Amino acid sequence: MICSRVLVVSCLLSVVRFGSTQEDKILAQCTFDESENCGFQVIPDLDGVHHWELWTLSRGGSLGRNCPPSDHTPGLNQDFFASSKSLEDTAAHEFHTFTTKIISPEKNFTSGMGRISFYYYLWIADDPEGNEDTYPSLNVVGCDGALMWTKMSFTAGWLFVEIDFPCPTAGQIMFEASHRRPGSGVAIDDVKILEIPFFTGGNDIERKISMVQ
Ligand SMILES: [Ca+2]
Repeated sequence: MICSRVLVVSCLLSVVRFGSTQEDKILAQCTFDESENCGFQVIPDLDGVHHWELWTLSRGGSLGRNCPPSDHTPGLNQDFFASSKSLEDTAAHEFHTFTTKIISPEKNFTSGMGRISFYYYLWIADDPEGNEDTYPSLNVVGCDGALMWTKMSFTAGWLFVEIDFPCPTAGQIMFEASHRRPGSGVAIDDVKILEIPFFTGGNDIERKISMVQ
């Protein structure tokens, strides 16, 4: 029984690989400069207590203490990035942890594998207790709705991340920013979405399939 299941999985993998591309293909590239959102859409939480605190485009130094002093895109460092921030003037007793979301346009990953890379910046305007439990977090959710990557931190600078993921059909990538106190912020810049050859991430897929068996 186990052998037959392995055979079926191998056949499926062979079929997918037969149609895979051999080179990376850029599907989307976004600097957010000149107020360009590249088709990213905000998913509003209209019933939430913080429903007016949504992702938006911002300039460096415009979001209060400890915020990014500039965007990341090489150039004059005076241009835009995408950000989500909880208001500093919200009273602590009125604050409720909340999450805001933006989602990419739908992309077709014909090879079955994708890659997303971007720079991120997490901060808190004021954190007298130094409590890591109240740091903001950033999630990246994949085509199938599964969490692909998460970071809860106070980065004090732009950091880079690159994530490979399976996406057997057309799909969208979602960013989620979660805030746990007033004055916390999340920013992203220089987002790139690629279709990559199946073999690049094939080992990961095979490992996941093996774990299921
Ligand atoms: Ca930028």
